[in-house]
Amino acid sequence: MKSIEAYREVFSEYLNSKISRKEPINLYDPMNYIMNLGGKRLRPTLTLVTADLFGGNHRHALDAALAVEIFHNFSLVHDDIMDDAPLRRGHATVHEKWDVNTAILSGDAMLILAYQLFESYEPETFQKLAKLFSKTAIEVCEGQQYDVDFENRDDVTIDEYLKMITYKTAVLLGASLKMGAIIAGASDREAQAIYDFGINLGIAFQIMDDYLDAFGDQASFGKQVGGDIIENKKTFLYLKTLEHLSPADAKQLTDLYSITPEDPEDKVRSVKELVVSSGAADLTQQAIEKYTNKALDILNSLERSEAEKTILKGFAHQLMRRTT
Ligand code: DMA
Ligand code: MG
Ligand code: MG
Ligand code: MG
Repeated sequence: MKSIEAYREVFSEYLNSKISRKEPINLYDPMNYIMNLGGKRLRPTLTLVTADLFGGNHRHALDAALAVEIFHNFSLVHDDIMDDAPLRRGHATVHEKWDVNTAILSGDAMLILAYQLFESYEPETFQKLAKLFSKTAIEVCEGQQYDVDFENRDDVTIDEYLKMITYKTAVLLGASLKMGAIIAGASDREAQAIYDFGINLGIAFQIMDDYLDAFGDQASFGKQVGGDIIENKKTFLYLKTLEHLSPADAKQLTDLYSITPEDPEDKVRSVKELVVSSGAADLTQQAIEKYTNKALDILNSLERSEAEKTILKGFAHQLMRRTT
């Protein structure tokens, strides 16, 4: 033995002879899989439209738009593990197709990759984007934690629910829009207003998502319809139902929600019957309209070109009528 290098070489040879060389899973495989299954591409589009709205060039916002879409897909990969979801975008979820560990790792890798995309911006913009991004990432995780905690609680209030969905869903819509504003050099006041527009739009979006999870068409929704009911999710639909049932029916509903059902389909059917009889489905539609209108009021207050505002308005109306 002559040198450290030589020792290292001997060790490496030994190691190589011992370890079995299985084909590793490329972390980009699950990433490409989920990203290429489509989706609405709502969040990146919001970033691009907003960059134009505030007088920037949407092309300059492409890296940030990609970052929010990758971030969104990261959160879906992790979300599907947490929700035990079999289907996403009409196909097997990442943890079903590979395994839970791979899904966690590739989700984490996506989060880091999304961060790296901000490096293409000059330092001042980079700093603003990265700060907003990390704040959003923490909030999304916090919202997801509330979502899981609420599965085991039967005293969740509408205010708690609204806080939960603001964190798990709405902040990313707000951030997607605000990033476009930052890149275009909008004032802090305008950037905040477009963020608030996104928060209200995001709240409407998640209440609609909850609604479609019970009453949507699985083929266009691309996710397992009834999944929230099976997993005891405290959705707007559920909380409103509980509020409007007679004490006896409310007890039946909480009982249905407190046990793991032998027959999940049967649980979904019974819960949906109670939802319909309580009138909560209509109240949920009204809430979606209320938050969409709040979003539109904020957008209207912006002193910006009517033409660009029309695109965002169209988006808001489209989301209210969506089936996916
Ligand atoms: C979505 O909540 C929240 C995040 C952060 C992905 P969800 O579980 O209702 O979403 P989905 O219906 O898409 O699974
Ligand atoms: Mg989910
Ligand atoms: Mg979830
Ligand atoms: Mg959902």
